[in-house]
Amino acid sequence: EDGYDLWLRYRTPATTSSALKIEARGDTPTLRAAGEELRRSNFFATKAPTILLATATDRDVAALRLPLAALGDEGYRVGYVTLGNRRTLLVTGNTDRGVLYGSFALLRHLQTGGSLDRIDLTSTPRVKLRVLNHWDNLDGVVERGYAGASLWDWWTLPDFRDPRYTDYARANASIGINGTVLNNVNAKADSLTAPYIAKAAALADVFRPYGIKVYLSARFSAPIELGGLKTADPLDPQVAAWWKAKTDEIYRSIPDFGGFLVKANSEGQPGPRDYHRTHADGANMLAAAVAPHGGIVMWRAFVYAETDPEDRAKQAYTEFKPLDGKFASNVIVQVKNGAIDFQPREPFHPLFGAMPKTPLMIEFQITKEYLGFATHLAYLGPMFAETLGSETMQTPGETVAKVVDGSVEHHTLTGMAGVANIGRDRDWAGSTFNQANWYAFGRMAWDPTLGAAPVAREWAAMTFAPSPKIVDPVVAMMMGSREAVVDYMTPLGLAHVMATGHHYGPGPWVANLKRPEWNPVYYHRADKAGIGFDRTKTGSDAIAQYSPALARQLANPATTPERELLWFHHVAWDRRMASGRTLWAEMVGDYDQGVGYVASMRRQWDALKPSIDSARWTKTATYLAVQQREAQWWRDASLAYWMSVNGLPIPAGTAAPAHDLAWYKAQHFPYAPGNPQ
Ligand code: BDP
Repeated sequence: EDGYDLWLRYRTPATTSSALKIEARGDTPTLRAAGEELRRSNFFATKAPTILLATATDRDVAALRLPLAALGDEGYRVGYVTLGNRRTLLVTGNTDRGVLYGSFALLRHLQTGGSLDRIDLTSTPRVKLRVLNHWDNLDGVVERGYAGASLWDWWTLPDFRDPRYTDYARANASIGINGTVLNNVNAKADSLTAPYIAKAAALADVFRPYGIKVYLSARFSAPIELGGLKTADPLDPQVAAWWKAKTDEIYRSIPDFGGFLVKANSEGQPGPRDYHRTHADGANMLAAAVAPHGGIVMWRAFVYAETDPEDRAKQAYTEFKPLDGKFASNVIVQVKNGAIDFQPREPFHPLFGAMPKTPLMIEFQITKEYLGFATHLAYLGPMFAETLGSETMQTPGETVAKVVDGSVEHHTLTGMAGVANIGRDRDWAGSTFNQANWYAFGRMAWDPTLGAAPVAREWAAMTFAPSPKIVDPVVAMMMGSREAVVDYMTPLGLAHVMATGHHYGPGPWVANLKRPEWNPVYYHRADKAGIGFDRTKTGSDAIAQYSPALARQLANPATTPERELLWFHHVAWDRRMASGRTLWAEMVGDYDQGVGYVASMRRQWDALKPSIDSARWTKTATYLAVQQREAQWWRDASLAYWMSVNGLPIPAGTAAPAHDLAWYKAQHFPYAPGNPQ
């Protein structure tokens, strides 16, 4: 057991599957993949029903007159039917992709302890594009990746198709992921050259049977770098013609190419603003190139540095909101879950609900750049659910999920993107529990209303065993784990207090970086009187970017959720909190609670030792020990710094930091993984 099998462990009962009768109607690569997957499992050996894999157009299936139309082109229905007197387990959908998803749903049902006798599974994805974003560079380094080198061996592609690519596709298909952006948003134009198109095409061939489309991050200045043009101005006809020709070339190799993802005018990336054009001008020019082929453009709203220098959190809204209604119909704007940058907790991004005429896809970070890399155990399901469940208060009942799934504004182009945590490590994600974040992303992209706990239960049952003795404690550990990270890193709405570059350890004191908004002191604004970023009218007024009803609520610290207090307000250290404690005492309590949670996870994991295979148990136990040491470090370093600012003593009954502030400031990690060089 080295974690390679992920949640696709078909372990029980351990007999052969030779008795399994599977009949597939039609011989497409996708139906073959579905049959192979079912054959891998041993579930059917003992009772061996006849399983029929067939789409709705099959004559026998059509004769059953099942209500399949509503399944759309990816939904599935799995259940028993009688065909010519024979009880048959029918796995069906309107397309062979639906059948494939149904096969995985059937396996999930059995892996989680569902009975073979009663099966009635019907589901349709609520979100159309369920896409991984790989921040993989062509030299094999994964930006913000903590699971080894890139899975894509660009050097041996397109000739060598590592069997691992197929396993990657299986894992994604099993959770409904239907797209993958192969290269980093900080893109190199080389990805668009003929040799690299051929490499991407080889991957697309492997993924196609699994319903996964390939996309590429496009470097906006590619017409200059590859085409020798003098400009990349999106309104220049030569530039548009270059992109059109390039796009046609890609589609000749990858007929179902998904389209482009673009990071423009952000963190040094080129973009339309370099030519005094808008993001819509840039996106629409690319959209015109892919439109004849049915492709789309995912245009990121992660921009800062151009407008609103006084508050980075406002910039995406300031720049994109005026463009609502100006994007071509095959453009979807990709918005991070929060307005700053994948912090352990951020309020939902104010663009959700604010651009009704524009499809918005949400971008989560599955890789834990700001939550302890691969080492710390932090199940992100609750974070995804928290953002998706946030009420925008734009229209009654409107949540971020309903904006994302298109139901509020009746968009059909909808999507969810997750920055992948996958690398070449044997266990794919750097730790067993990180696999849960990949899993949860896929499942919640399929259905944002699933809920973090049910998804964790599925994952735990499939990854370990479907016994409540294992699932209950594992899920209990997982469910509070992200909140623990918030507590020991960024309690009460703090954000961006990590040290420079690597983003791993604490650095709330950092104040020497070139741009103001790169410095933690810019975000927490701690001084003798208080702490927090005033985003009300007396400050940056970022709250005005939310709906009037929500803005009213956030204008007052008393009606702002305490967990977001310091995100929106600068408050006094002695402010009374709901608990009756002062803010300072509350903060210290939160840090301690976070550290304490890690200690409790270690105890729970210790108790599971007899039930879990030793390799996976030992690695997790070791990482939990690291996490405890580092949670303590985060707490102590942060407190040492806050005390140097507020001059307050440590509240009675709590431990003083182990070292003085100078010691914490002296810690450096020049070779931390994932850091762009
Ligand atoms: C930040 C990462 C940086 C990414 C950027 C992005 O530190 O490496 O390039 O996000 O999303 O969080 O473009």
